[in-house]
Amino acid sequence: MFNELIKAMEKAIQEVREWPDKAVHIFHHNDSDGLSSGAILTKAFEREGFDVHRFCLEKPYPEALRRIYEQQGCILIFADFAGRIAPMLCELNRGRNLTLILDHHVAEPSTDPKVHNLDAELYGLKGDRDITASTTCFFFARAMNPDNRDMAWIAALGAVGDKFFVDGRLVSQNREVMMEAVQQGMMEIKEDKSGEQYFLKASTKDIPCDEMGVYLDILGGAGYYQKGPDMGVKVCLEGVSSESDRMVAGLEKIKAKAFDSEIQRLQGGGVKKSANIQWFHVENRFSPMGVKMIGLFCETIQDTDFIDPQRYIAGFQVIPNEIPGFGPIEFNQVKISMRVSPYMEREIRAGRAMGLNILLPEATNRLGGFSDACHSLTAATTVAIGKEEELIEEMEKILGKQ
Ligand SMILES: [Mn+2]
Repeated sequence: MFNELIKAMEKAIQEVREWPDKAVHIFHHNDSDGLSSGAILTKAFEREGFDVHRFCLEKPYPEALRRIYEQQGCILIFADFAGRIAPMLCELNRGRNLTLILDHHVAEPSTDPKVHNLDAELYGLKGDRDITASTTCFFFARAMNPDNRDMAWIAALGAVGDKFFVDGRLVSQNREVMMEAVQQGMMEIKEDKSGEQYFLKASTKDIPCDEMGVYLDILGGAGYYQKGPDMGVKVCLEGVSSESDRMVAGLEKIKAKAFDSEIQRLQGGGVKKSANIQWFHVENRFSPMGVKMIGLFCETIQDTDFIDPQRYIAGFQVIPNEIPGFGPIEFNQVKISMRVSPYMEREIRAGRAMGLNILLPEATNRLGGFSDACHSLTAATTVAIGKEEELIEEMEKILGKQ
């Protein structure tokens, strides 16, 4: 099955080489896996002499995709997202651009021969166990040029960052890239009772990979609107520097301040309640941080005393009308992130409460919103500004009908 994926990659690479345009547009996610993916692809295409235009997206919003597909005759590459919305990309593309998707999320097959969906899920691999986007990008880069083997450590970093372990260990393709990085002297594995700990061999000291994952997530998430992703990609290619350390420290400070003041507001009665849901709105108060922060904030408070353990938790954050590198873009939308308390987690796992992956996308669809990745215990979607209360009401209707 994996061989089939490599064959499909080789076919796509052949088409890339034959394509008249010698520039590539790379769109990648902003977490540690997405940043590692962006770094691997950037270096790999630069090595082949391509002009690389790299853009970091928090989500593949339809508004952004429409803007991207106004172009024609381009090579467009999506990394760490878009596997599931391949049919939508095909409809936007209509044979006009050469599109490659390098993802590991649940996927739908392509319907346009010019859109190559190289999502490992379509080739029998489990994206939440065997292979991350960074590992997928690594195998793609290596198929393009064996010299790209030297980026195994970047792929391994992304694999640890996405946190898919079996008994505390990376498995399958993710393990293969880690082992290659170990052989190259870039990584070290230490066994402990919970499994394996992975260390990046830096010039000064060994850095635990899980700490690097958090470091990259801060750059990409909290620093999204302040060139954090550029720094994250730089760190993936060149390692940490005093400059990146300073940026991360500054972002940590911004985050701590915003979170603390929001917690105070919620403790002072800022949480609204309906029958089964408790919710709040941070408006623009997390600015200039990215909208990943609302999910992180919900996680921070999900087990605190001002949160009712028996109700779902929902937080809203306004999405800025801008994508770095794109300029202004009219979203006029809010992001909703949902999480649950440890009590609700048990209820959902036991099948006594509805999972967020059913509840939220269903209500979002009814309001014409956009659903991307929703899981049973964590979920996020977007709806038009002003529809927040309606969305809560729709969810209550769905829960009431159970
Ligand atoms: Mn990923």
